[in-house]
Formats: sequence, C-alpha cells, structure tokens
Amino acid sequence: MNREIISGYRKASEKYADCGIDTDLIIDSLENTALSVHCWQADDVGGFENAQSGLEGSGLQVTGNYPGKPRAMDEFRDDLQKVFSLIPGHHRLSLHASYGDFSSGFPGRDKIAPEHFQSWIDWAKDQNLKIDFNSTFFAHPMVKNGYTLSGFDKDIRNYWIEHGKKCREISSFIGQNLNDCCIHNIWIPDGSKDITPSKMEHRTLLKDSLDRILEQPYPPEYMKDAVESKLFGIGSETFVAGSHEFYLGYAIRNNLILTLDIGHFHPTESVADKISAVYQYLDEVLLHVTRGLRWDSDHIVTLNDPVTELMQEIVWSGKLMNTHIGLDFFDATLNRIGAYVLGARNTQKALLQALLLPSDKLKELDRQENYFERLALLEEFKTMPFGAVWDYFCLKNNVPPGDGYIEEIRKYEKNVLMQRK
Ligand code: RNT
Ligand code: ZN
Repeated sequence: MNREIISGYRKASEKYADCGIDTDLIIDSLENTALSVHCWQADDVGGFENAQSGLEGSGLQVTGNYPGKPRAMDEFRDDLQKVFSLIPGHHRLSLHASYGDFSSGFPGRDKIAPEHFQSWIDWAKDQNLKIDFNSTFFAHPMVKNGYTLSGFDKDIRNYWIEHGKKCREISSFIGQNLNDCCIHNIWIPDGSKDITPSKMEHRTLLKDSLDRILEQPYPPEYMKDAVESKLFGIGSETFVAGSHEFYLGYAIRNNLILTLDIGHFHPTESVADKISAVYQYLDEVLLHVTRGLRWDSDHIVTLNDPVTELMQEIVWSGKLMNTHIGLDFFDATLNRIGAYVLGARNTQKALLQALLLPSDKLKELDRQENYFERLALLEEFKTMPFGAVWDYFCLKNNVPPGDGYIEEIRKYEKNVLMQRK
C-alpha cells in the first residue's frame, strides 16, 4: 500500500514537473497551512455553560440527533484529538467563549475570565495546538428579541459589550500563553425577521458598541480582532445589522481582520471574487469555510466549486500567508467526527488543487489575451493526478490516505461513541 502510494506520487510529480510544478514544494506549503478547526461541530454548538437557552433567535439551527455526542469536557477533548489525528498537518482549534472550563461555576458571559480557559491552554500545549477564539453572542437569555450589541436596550448592550471585552482579554491571554497570535472573531446574530425602519439606528448602535469593545489595545503578536458579516439568518431574513458593507467599512477603518464566511452571501454571489477586492484595503482575512445550501450556511464542506475557486483566488492573489483558514459547519445528523474530518480534508484538498495549478503559465496566457488556452489549461488540470499527491501528503503526515479514515471513524464510533449512553 505505502509502496504503491509512493510510486504513484513519483509518477504524478513527474507529470506535474513537465508543467513546471514542483510537487515537493507544494506539499511543504500545504503542510505549513494550518486550518483553524471550529470546536462547535463536536457537540452541535452546545458548549459548557449550564444555563443553555438553545440557539433560538440566533439565526442558527442545528438539526439531527446522531448518537455519541460528548457528555463532558474530557469526552469532548477525546473527540477533538481523534479528529486532529485524521487530518494531515498541524492545525489550530477555534474555541467559542461558551466552551470555557466552568467546572468551578459559570459566572455569566459578562464575567468570564482567562482562568476559565487555563485547562484549554494546558491541553493545547499538550496536543501541540494553537488556539483561536470567538465571543459567543447567541444562545443566551440576554439576547433580547434577537438583538445584542445593536439593540435599543442599553443594559442589554452593556452586558454584551462587557462580554466582548472579556473575550478580547481572554484571547490575548491565550495568545501570550501559547506564544502565538490568537484571532478573536466577533459574530453577532442581531437582526429582524421583517421590515425594519430603524436599520440606521441599529447600525449606529452596533458601531458604537464595537468601538467600546475594541477600545483597549492588545499586543498584535498575541491577539487580533476579526469581524464576521452575514446577509441573513433564520428569523432575521429582512435585516442583519452586521452586514458585509457594515463590517468591510468597519474593518478597513479600524484595521481589523475581515471574516468571510462563504455561507453568508447570496447563493449566486462569489466569495472567491471578493478576495482580490478586499485585499486592496486589508492586510488579513479570516475565512469560515463551509457549504451554503439554499438558506442555510453551515453544511459540511465538500470539494465543490465555491471552495476550489476561493482557494484559487487566495493562491493567485499571493495571499495564502495572510489568510487564516477557519472552518464553520455543524451537522448533527451523522457521525460528528466524520463530519469534521470530511470538511477539513476537503478544504485541504481544495487548497492542494489550487496550489497544483500552473499559475504562472495561466497568468502569462492572461497577459497574452489567449483566453481559449487559458480555459483549456484549467480544464485539463481537472484530470491531473492530484489524488496521488494528496495520498502521499497524508502518508507523509502519518494519517490514513484515501478513504482509510472511514474505517478509523467506524472503529471509534463502535468503541467510543456508541458506549456513551
Ligand atoms: C453564524 C456564523 C458564526 C457561527 C459560529 C458558531 O452564522 O457563521 O461564525 O457559525 O460563531
Ligand atoms: Zn461563520
């Protein structure tokens, strides 16, 4: 098996070399590109606070009740460990604030502190992982009629401003302890189901709340802030305060990272096309790679056109080093670990395919205005032996190549997940 993979790789790399592509170099850059793996697929966006009010009013919905969901933090971590063992390369964990270690009691979102994330830091050190962070502005009784930072109620806004401040402090603490930059992402659900004449007021309030959250500077080597837009959510079909234009402007003005969740736009809108546009004004982008389907934004990533086109644009724009590749999907209808592994590996495969394109040649054809050959070359590369390179990449990183992860997941399901009653 291994020998077959190695000889398959040799043949493939000769083919790519004929087109001027060095597959060894590409494997290096794929290996050096970490995914920020979201913690919330593990338990259907549940978290570890006791007082859960579900996702109602958050614009999010998780469906399914597949057995084997982790019941406590240690099981949750076991599952994550299994996930990371099946994804080639070194990756990051994207934690939501609601996943703190509240074993000593949950103090309220406005009072969470670095200490609640100490055991995550210890675990991450042990696992050789870095951590990114997300404030949690949903699934909580203080979300009032769907509003948090942009609502009319001052007490509600102040509560969430406090939460945002605490999350930034925690992010910086994590970054300092792991000697790395922890990216703190802000997404709020705020919006309304129907026609909202006070959009201007809500957006002005949002701007003001964000200004207050971001007042305190932190060293950028330990933490940076990102803001995530959305076009609409479930129950906020007409109005979402944090729209793309709102956050694009806010990120540019305040020198923040812009989060592009590829499920947060109109279904025919290309997020790939935005890359070279927003990078004219921004230094860094955080992606939430996902699969939008009709009105829902959070299906498991497949190797589809939106993802491959996005990766191509990142590579062609020369912005791979500036782009943080986060995942964001949740599906409770199937094996949750399988969901993670598929989504992560497909994201990597899309990047690998993009890296394996003859970009210099394609750009030369651009300059020569030879549009037939440009398209023909792109089409020919769709049937190049990229699978052989992928398998070798897996082998090199000690994870199962091909479909070998399926058997691993089957075993874990039988021996671990199904034992949780
Ligand atoms: C919601 C956003 C956001 C969430 C997570 C759980 O539409 O995509 O990123 O999915 O914060
Ligand atoms: Zn997202």
